[in-house]
Amino acid sequence: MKIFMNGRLVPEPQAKVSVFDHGLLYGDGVFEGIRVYHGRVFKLAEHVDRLFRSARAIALEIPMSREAVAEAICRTCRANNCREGYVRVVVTRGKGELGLNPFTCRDPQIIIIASAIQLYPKELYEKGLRIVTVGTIRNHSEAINPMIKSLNYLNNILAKIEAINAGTLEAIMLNHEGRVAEATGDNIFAARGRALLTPPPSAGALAGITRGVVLDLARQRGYETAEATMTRYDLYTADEVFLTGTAAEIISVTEIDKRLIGDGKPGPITCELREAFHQYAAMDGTPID
Ligand code: PXG
Repeated sequence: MKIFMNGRLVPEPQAKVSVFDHGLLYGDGVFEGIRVYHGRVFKLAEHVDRLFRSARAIALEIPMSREAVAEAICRTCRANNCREGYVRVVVTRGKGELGLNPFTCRDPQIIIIASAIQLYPKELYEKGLRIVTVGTIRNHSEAINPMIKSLNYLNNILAKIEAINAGTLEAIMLNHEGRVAEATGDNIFAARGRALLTPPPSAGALAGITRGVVLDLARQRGYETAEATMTRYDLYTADEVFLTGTAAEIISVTEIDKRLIGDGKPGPITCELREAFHQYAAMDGTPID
């Protein structure tokens, strides 16, 4: 496997960062996770834009243009013949002195990995996920703003640990006011009649790219869509609940905190949107060559 590092493609064993990199020492950096479908990078410009917004928010200057990062992503896919897969773009603060001060770091590391993706097991797409709400709350927006895809995901990892300890695969995270924010690496939607609701970024949701695509596809199909502040009650009593994300795509949630959602089977709206998403993903995207 060839890894893109700072302008060069290097064999994986040589792709290394310093133990003094603040990405390792402090989780100081940003990342993106991107899908490749049929030799095309899905929503490339949107992911690159979000990467640059995340970097701007943490005062990290990426020493490449947006166009150069986009081209480097395609180049890394070509070098690895990655036509169906998953691309991880990581920008670390770079090597610096021990101590928090990021201004001792002069050499941000840009790393691109083009590999495969670990999806939820196939049968869960047919049966739906059982999930739980957990005690670890989503980052407060005045701490690490949830819009930033930073290398510091401990908040979400703690929630994931709680979910796994409870015998499930995924967690619903609430915000500091007890409102529904999102799952640990996915956004959440609830369907009620012909209305599709999802928490706003102000409630602690990442402005997910899959979330945006699903909102568009739903509107095109005549569903009402809205960003809405939700409580657990709203999820328990919804007709359908599903999660969206680059890794998961769209997956039905059929049980939350031991309450069946709807009749406990993936609902028709979720299935329709899943189908629409696959059709759209097969056609859209930036060719890697
Ligand atoms: N919320 C959070 C906290 C995320 O990290 C999403 C929602 C969904 O956003 P997108 O833009 O993907 O629809 C994410 C995305 C990984 C990985 O390797 C993480 C994400 C995406 C892909 C891979 O852990 N997070």
